Amino acid sequence: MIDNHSRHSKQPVGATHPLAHTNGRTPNDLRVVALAGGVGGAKLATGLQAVLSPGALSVIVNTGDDFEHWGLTICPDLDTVLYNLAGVNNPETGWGRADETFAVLRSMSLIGGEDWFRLGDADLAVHLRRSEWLRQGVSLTEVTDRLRRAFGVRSNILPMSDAPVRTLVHTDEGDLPFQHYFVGRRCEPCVIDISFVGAAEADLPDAAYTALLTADIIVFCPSNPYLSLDPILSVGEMRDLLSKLRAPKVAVAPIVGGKALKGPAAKIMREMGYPVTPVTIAAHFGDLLDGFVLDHEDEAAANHMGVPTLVTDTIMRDLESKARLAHAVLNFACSLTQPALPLSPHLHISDIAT
Ligand code: FO1
Repeated sequence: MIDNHSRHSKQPVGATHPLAHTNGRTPNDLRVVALAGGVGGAKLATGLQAVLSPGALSVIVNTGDDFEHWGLTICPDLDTVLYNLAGVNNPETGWGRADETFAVLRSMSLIGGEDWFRLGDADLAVHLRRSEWLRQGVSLTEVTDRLRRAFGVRSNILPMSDAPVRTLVHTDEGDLPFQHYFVGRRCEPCVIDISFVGAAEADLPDAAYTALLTADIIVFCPSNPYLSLDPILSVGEMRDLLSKLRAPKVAVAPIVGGKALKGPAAKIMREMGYPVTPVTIAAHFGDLLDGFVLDHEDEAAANHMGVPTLVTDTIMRDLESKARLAHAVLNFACSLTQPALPLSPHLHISDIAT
């Protein structure tokens, strides 16, 4: 049942929507929202999709990395989540398509076009189709849903905003648009601050809003907190909404043993003067979180997280480890308000829906 609270009500939302934490319920009965950036978020989303019922997972995805390139609108994190959930991602990079070719990129380079951002041929079809629909006035939420259906993905993939939001990285070399910092400059400049242009004025799209309102559990994926999750939290009323929701909100550490699972999170933390530990990340999200999931390697931090903490194996190598972590995260989230779900602690690959 959807809680019909006004979007602008100051009352706690989700109050009339009981959490599915009664004995006998399984992950199959849960509705889950995952907040995700690119590769790390897409991996956990893949695990969540594997253990949840079809349609029960909604992934709200960062669009701060989006940019205009070759006259097209490129949405790297939406595509990374789409390709991972469809099982067509490049397993080495985590982004882009498996078995990709780069004939267009080579031709573009030969005629003097920009070639620093490696758009593959199959990937390019998605950017062409998306840009065509956007030019026709179709919202990014609807465009993304059309692509999801075309790829046969059964989870909802929801942009954090239909209006453009652009991450701007303030560095010792000046302000850089996100992809120019990330790909163009390989994250080399020292980060001073990060801002999300257009986020405050943007509205959370209705589809993302409704998914949050009806969620039993909200998962902060192991994405970069500063570059991937902060843009989502900066959209319009998002923080305020999250703070009112009764669904348990659980974050999975993107930092293990002082290193980022992927990308520049640890480097940025050092540059901004923060200790590179999950404690910093729990403090960064503060009151928004009800629980935190740490890797065994960081067990010593468990008593310093400020919220109930689960220590488990968070490294996701294959579908089985993604699903195992997803299962552990859901069980932990359930335990925060009710007795743990009566589930086997060990999930076998044969139990995983694909
Ligand atoms: N990342 C790179 O490091 N180099 C690239 O050339 C590159 C191309 C690319 C093309 C399509 C796409 O969807 C993603 C792509 N990425 C590339 C990844 C992307 O820049 C980042 O992973 C995300 O924006 C950060 O989450």
